[in-house]
Amino acid sequence: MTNQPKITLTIAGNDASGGAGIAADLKTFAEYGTFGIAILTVIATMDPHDHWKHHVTPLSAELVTQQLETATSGASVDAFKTGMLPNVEVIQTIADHIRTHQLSHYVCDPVMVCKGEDEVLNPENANALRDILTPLATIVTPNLFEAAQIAQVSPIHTIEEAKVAAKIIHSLGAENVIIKGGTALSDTEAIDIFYDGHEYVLLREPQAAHSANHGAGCTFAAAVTAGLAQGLSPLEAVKKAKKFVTAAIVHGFEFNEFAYPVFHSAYRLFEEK
Ligand code: PXL
Repeated sequence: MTNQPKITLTIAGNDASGGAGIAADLKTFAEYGTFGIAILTVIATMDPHDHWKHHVTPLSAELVTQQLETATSGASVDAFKTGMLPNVEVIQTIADHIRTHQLSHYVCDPVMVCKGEDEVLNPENANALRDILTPLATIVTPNLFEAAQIAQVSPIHTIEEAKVAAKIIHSLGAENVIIKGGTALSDTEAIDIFYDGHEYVLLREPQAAHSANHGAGCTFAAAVTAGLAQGLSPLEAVKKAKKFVTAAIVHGFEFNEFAYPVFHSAYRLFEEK
């Protein structure tokens, strides 16, 4: 058959406001020209009557397994990612499936908390993400908070501290690490720190003038996944993903009075030559 597209898979939650989770992932997969598949793990809803408070409803491990069987039986997945995962049972189920089906090109986005929320999803999850999924990852994509949790270090405020955390996360078994520094490591730039066990590479883009960045982390990880599916090296994939997500942030918008998502189509519409 001609025109066989690359197949990209996300195992993540639905954000009913459309900026993050599987909505971000599928839109990004499509923008890259890959064939996206979503396996749903949780449904995240936000309460407009209670300051947009997040509620997370998990799906059962059994239902996650059934979706995994559907998506991976016979089909060859070129790359996949995980996002919001509800509990240790689901995390273990996914790890078992990765091993038995020998899935490769795995982007682990260790989602622990949503922007604007200060409660960690489920404290046991942080340990399970570190011990069970991180060692299987082609690349792990934590933000500063998640990196500190996985590396078990104090809160990260500097590039040097991020480098130390990246090295620890690599030593846990992840082949590559990219720590998303966001706007916290510089006054003018958004800096990410990449580490592959040999060298550190800093990715820098000017900070956007506004903070319409809901879903940026999911979008970045999905872009890395699609890049890996298309044969890019991890470093090439993160560099391209950084351009992609920067455009999405620059063209982010006000969805309602609470939610300011990135715009996943922005790179194609406004940046691509
Ligand atoms: O941005 C983290 C995140 C990931 N996945 C889902 C979410 C959120 C934040 O709202 O809802 C489903």
